[in-house]
Amino acid sequence: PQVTRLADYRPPAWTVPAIALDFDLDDKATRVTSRLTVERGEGGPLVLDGEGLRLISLSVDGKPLGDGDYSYADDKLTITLNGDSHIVESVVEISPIANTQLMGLYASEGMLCTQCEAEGFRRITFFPDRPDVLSRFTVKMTADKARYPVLLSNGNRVAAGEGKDGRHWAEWEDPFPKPCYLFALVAGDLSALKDEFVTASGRKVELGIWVREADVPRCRHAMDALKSSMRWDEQVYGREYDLDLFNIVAVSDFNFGAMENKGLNIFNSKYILADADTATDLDFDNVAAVVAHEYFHNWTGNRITCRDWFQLSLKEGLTVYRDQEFSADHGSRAVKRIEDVRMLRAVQFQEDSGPLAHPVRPESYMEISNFYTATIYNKGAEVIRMLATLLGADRYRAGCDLYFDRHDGQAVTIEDWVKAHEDANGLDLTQFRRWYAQAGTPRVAVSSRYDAASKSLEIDLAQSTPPTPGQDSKAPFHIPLDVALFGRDSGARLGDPRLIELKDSSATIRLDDVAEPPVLSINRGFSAPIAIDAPQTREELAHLSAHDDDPFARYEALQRLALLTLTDAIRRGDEVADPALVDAVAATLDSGLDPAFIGEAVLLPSEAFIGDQMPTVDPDAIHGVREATRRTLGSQLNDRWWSAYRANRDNRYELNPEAKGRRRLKNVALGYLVADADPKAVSTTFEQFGDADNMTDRLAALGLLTSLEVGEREAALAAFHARYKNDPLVLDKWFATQALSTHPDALDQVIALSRHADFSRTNPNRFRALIGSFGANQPRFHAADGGGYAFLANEVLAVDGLNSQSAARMVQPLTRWRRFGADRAALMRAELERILATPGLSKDVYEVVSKGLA
Ligand code: DPP
Ligand code: ZN
Repeated sequence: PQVTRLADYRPPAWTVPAIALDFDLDDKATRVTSRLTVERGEGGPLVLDGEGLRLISLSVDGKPLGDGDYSYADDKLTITLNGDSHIVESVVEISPIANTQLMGLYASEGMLCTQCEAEGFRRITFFPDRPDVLSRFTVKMTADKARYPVLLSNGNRVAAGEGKDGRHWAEWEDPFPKPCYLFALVAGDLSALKDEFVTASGRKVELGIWVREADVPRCRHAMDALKSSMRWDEQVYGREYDLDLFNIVAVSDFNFGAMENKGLNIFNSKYILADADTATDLDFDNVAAVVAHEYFHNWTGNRITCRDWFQLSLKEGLTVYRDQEFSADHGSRAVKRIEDVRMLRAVQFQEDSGPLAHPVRPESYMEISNFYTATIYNKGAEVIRMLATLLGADRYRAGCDLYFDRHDGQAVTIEDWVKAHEDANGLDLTQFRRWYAQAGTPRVAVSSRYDAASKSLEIDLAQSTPPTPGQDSKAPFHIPLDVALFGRDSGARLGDPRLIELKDSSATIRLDDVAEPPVLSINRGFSAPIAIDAPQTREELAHLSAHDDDPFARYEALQRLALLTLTDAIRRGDEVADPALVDAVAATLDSGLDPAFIGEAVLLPSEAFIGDQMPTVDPDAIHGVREATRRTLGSQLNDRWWSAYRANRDNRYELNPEAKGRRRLKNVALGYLVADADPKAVSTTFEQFGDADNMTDRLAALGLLTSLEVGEREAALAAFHARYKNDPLVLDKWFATQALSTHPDALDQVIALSRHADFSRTNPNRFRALIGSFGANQPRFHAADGGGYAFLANEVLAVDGLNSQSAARMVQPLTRWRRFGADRAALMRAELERILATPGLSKDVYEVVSKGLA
């Protein structure tokens, strides 16, 4: 496959100021007539992208083209044009029902819908499918009225009417020029939850969330989130909505989480539908976060878009940062930060240390779909967060304001974003830019010396970043480190927290007026996305976990204490938990802090994150020691877990941050009691499973039972399936729970589930629920005989011809083979080689697997 490089970027040869589309919709054969107004740009022939299109006719300025007047090969239509401006009209036919890739126009449960980002529009019609060609779209759709009573596209509906043979039509017009990846169309039998929003300047906006009629009552949470997002963007960024309509449609078959098409967002139904019986607290939070994310794209992505796909993080990193802050403002800021950092460490740090590591602004790709990664999204968001930290709120806002003023209506680069912040504030961010260009997670080594005579502390800092593919050596990063000191004896904070900017490879910072011997708290709030190497003792970490006044830092101290304990035990081949850890967990349970925070803080680091700390990952040892530690914590703190459980057991269901926090703590407590094999805990769990008045409690209980070898396990799984078999989103949870189970037979169970009547490879949610979850099941996926690897590889090959994006996503766990011992590494490698040797592999999978083997 061909490699696309940032260095080869050229402005478009032809621009397309306007496009008129006419769809004659039918699920088997849809006819698309498109009329492009093209204008000479850099010059050369007109080259339009087109993939899998059946070309019916082609004309320029009304004159039909014959075979010799154009060429259509390798997904490119080339026409030589002599003038500076022409009308190019094409008629093509496509088949939505045959489209299992779910890119372009496809059918999902009787409706027709589109997904065009990144390169799906070329599967609908001929067009320069690149984000820097902005066009004004008018869209006419004609369809059978009984099957497709609702016809939606971007912008405003300008006309509609009845046609012949039971057909009807609608015409939509989007006043804002946009790249074709933001085009959307929906035709279906849908009902809407409607509402209204009045913008700060008094514009009335009609809001609609379109779903199947039975699902309308499950849209309220999404609608409320949409309205708060609209208000938040006005208040925090000064950005108002700009059309009279804002529509969202929920679809069951969808590759991504959601898509920010102008005025017509299309969502994976997982991120719209929620009610107490079917959605967990986490689902509710995700719905709000994704609704906000897509809404925020209206300014960061749509009004200002990307020049090319190497700039993807320009819109994604920034928009993730915006949705993270939105969520933090609407719940517990500390818990939100803990969750985001946990996800960053679990997914992005792994990516950054493996063969697929790439900078936030990559330099090349084979298949752009493979670059919708945790690095582009989540590390990209961390880079924006660091910028906001370094600038402070006012200067950050001034930089954003200038960015919006300067670039509204344009397709721009990450460089333009950074430049706006420099120009607005008279700054030089040259070194900061390295965060976009260099891959890899920096490590900062920290040591400190207190001098009692001069009451000063010297902190030595040294940064280094490991090599990543194509980048052998790295220049130092500009790293903001939030630092505070706490008295070793008093526990009190000594002076104000301060921001240290580490710019050189190493530096020594001197702090004066330090009244007593201190304990150092560094990278508070995770001010930089790095790993810290600090030779802190367990006593110091326990001290910080009890005294730090930054909740994130407290959480972090307890995590590091747990990590030290666990990695030590693994090294010693021992399973005994350190009493310091037991005491620190007890102290956290007794702290009287927010239950939501306690529930997060007392969880042990994930097996994946523990593995990251080891030179060679030993999944069995990690699982054994971590489980033994959970047992010890469960038994030694038995009374405390029971009282945390009982204190929160009898609450009736409510959805607010306080009630969510109490549910969280209650279920974490139950998890520790079950880990200790307390028989009363198992029966309590089964009771909770049966009696729960909400999905959070029911699923938490099911998850615990599924990993046990007890009779209640089968009973609960059967009851859950019977109750929810007609609800696809809940059935996904049933599959995922079993795929994540640590039951000794989990692999065989997962193989059996892959033959279950309810399993599907064409529905990305279902496929991910079983196969994606299993790939994250560290102890069972890494079964020593390689059975997990072979199963995953078979599934990747089975799905590749249907949906190559699903396949490429699922194959990634195998690419980490170098991190494991020789036996596992050989088995994983062999599966990658088997995949690579398979004829007809998609470009998506080829890229991931070939890089994974390199
Ligand atoms: N642009 C989408 C999102 O991240 C992904 N297709 O919102
Ligand atoms: Zn996005």
